[in-house]
Amino acid sequence: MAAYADARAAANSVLPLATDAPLYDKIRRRTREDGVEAIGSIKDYTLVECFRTHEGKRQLLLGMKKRGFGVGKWNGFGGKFDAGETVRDCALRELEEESGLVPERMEWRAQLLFTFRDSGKLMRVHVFAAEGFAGEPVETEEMAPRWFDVDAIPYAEMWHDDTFWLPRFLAGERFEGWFDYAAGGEATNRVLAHEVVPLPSSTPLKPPRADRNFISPP
Ligand code: 8OG
Repeated sequence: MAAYADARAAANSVLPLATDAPLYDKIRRRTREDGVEAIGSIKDYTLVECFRTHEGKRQLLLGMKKRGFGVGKWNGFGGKFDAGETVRDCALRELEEESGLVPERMEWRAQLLFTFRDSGKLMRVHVFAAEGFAGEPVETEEMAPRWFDVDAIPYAEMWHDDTFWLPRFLAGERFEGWFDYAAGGEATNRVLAHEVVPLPSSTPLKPPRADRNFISPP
């Protein structure tokens, strides 16, 4: 419990978000071509990538999604916000619910935006890197966990966008990314265009804005 309280306290003391206005402008222009106003209906999610060093090898924990959005794909752990939750609280809660793990350290590293050619939905995923776990992950109703060496990530069984940003994440970069999915989204699993904007580690993180960063769950 102490570790959990400490992790929460540390998490909440840092403002986790940046927003890249030019990127939003590009997304607005692109989605308008399709006659939708995606920016007006952002849905926020968290995603936690868990690391460890095991027998001298760097490893990433992935879970095979057993139900819901992204079923059948390996992914990090995360989900939608509960009402009033901060980004980091949501990340910690989802990680614990889906894997049983509580990290000693967790830092915000990336923000991913997703558009889909056949829907007006704009998804925004706040990605954290976490490390320092007391026990092993447990299988839950949502996820079957497995550690992968970082040089053997199963990209062919993951969201297509991960191919573009996860190697940069593994290299320690911080960035914002936009991924424009083909119609069919989840089933088609094909990114038509993408852009990744690196954030220098000195970039000051802007305070969360009520209208953008704490979207209530539907
Ligand atoms: O609540 P639910 O489990 O449906 O949340 C979806 C999770 O999947 C959440 O952690 C965010 C994450 N996620 C997406 N889209 C993508 C994606 O394209 N790539 C990766 N790596 N994760 C994604 O929702």
